[in-house]
Amino acid sequence: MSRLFLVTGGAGFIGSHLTEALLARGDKVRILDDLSTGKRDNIPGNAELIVGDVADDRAVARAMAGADGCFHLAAIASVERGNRDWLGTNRANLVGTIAVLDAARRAKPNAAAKVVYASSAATYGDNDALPLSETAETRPLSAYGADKLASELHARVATVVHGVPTAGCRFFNVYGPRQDPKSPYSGVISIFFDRTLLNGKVTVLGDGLQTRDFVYVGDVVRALIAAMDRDGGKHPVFNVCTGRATSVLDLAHGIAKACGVPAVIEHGPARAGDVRASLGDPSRARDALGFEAVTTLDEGLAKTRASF
Ligand code: NAD
Ligand code: UD2
Repeated sequence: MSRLFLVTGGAGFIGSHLTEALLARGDKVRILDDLSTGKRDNIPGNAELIVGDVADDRAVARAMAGADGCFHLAAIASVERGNRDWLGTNRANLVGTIAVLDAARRAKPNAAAKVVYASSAATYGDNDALPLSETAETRPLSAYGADKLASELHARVATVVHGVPTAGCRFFNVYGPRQDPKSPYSGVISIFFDRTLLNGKVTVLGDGLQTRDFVYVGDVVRALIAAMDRDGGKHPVFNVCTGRATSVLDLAHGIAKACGVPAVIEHGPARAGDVRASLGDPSRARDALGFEAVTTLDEGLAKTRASF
């Protein structure tokens, strides 16, 4: 039987891929998005769109009505924006999460709708005990990371106190088609493709030896769906990562290769507060959800290249 899912942030990068996957397996999708960074063009014609603010409880209640579950992805997904507009981003990133959890507990007369929500590796902040497992200490270094961690705490309350099943996905560095390269705070992979194809060169900030765990969006979508479909415990959080580290310098070479051009690399000043090394431990999601990020970086870069 087909089910109806609410996808908040469904007009955005990850949400639009999730929407496609849900529709492809026969589910119905309703999107709540304020189109602040998301685009109408990202949304397949057979998904319903409600344009509204995720922190507006009436809009969220309307969007949740009749839903069998909710994927909550709406957020201002920028560490820099969070530091600049602390209070404004808190409204989207934390108040929005509470509005979704509150609507989920009221959604159905007898059983609350399950909420699978996007958290982030930013919750680990400057914890450098790699690879980071979910039991590692959370030490956010940004308003964005703090709001994601607080979202996890409210999800716990939603489950324990209000009986709303929840699962949190701590995404590491997600990449793939439709990631917008136009803001200076976009993901590095979308920026490097854009610059390579435009100017034939990229700017590596710092020495380029900083590392990240880059995870392909198609894998992230499978993790989200597994977290919705499978019982992973009471109010679990899962790393969504590959368990493989790649340096920014190696990435620049990989992207040049995917574009069929020689790598031309300039170095710029390192970003203030840039995390030196980030790597997730994927074992909890593997054991509880049967999830593994199967897309290699070369495969993911080739798919991303094809979308430019
Ligand atoms: P995105 O900006 O493409 O998507 C976010 C969507 O939320 C957009 O469509 C935007 O219009 C919408 N939105 C923002 N504020 C809203 C509001 N107040 N009300 C309604 N809609 C609103 O970003 P993304 O990369 O697809 O991120 C999706 C989720 O994953 C976010 O919660 C983000 O914090 C999280 N995340 C992303 C990454 C990554 O590497 N991309 C890593 C960790 C966590
Ligand atoms: C952080 C979070 C990630 C996610 C993301 C949201 C960590 C470890 N990661 O990602 O989970 O929430 O924010 O946006 O907290 N770089 C260049 N040249 C460029 C652009 C970037 O060299 O033109 C470098 C940058 O200095 C960094 C790396 O590439 O070392 C990755 O940068 P990013 O902005 O893609 O993501 P990051 O790790 O800040």
